[in-house]
Amino acid sequence: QLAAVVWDVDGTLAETERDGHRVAFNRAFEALGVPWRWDVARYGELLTVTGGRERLLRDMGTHADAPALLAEREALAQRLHERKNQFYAELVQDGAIALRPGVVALMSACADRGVRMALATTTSRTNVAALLRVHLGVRWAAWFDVVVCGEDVRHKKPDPEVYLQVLAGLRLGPLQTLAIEDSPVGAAAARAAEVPVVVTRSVYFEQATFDDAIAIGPGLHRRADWRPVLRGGHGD
Ligand code: XBP
Ligand code: MG
Repeated sequence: QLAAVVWDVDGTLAETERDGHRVAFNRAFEALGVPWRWDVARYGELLTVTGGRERLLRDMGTHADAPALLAEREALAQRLHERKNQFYAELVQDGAIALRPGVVALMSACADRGVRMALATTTSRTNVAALLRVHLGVRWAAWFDVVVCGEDVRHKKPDPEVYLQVLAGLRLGPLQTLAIEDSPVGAAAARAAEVPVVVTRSVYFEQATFDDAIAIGPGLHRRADWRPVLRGGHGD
């Protein structure tokens, strides 16, 4: 008996990365007079680094004009990240990011059947709130029994910590739950916590291989196109 569905946020609930976070990062660079910009391809490379500040710090290692001292880099990453989150909230409020097809239908089906829900995300709480307030209303948090965000863990995905915290909060064992993810890093985090995971492909991971998933599909609305992932298989 499935007791709870555990949702990833970015890429799973909504296509937030390419037209949301990425655009907001570029606006933050511009606002703070920093000459760097992330095009769609470069941002895709950087998505292997989870967490906005961590992503900024990784990218700074490639720029000769980045601050030399680590403390200065961290301070700049902090300022850029705060600005980015403000721009992201504006984009979301302006309606730039929709929930993915099938998401609300599955949430409603869970609620109808008494299947509990949780969020397991690497993103900051402020970004989750901005997105879900627009789409689920001011009482968005009432949909979820447990919400674990980037700032709640010491180690972000692919570390299992976020999933372990969700399981502890739900007081459930991993096999009573099912995770929905879109990225290899997210699927690895779920798998490391022994939570079965299905993958709904998002724009940045259309070609990615998912050995950690039990099933994979092109979106929650296209149920006929879902396939099991065979052990040792190659993602489709
Ligand atoms: C995706 C991430 C996040 C976002 C940006 O998280 O890696 O870092 O890109 O969010 P998930 P922050 O798919 O687990 O929701 O800037 O708030 O870190
Ligand atoms: Mg994701």
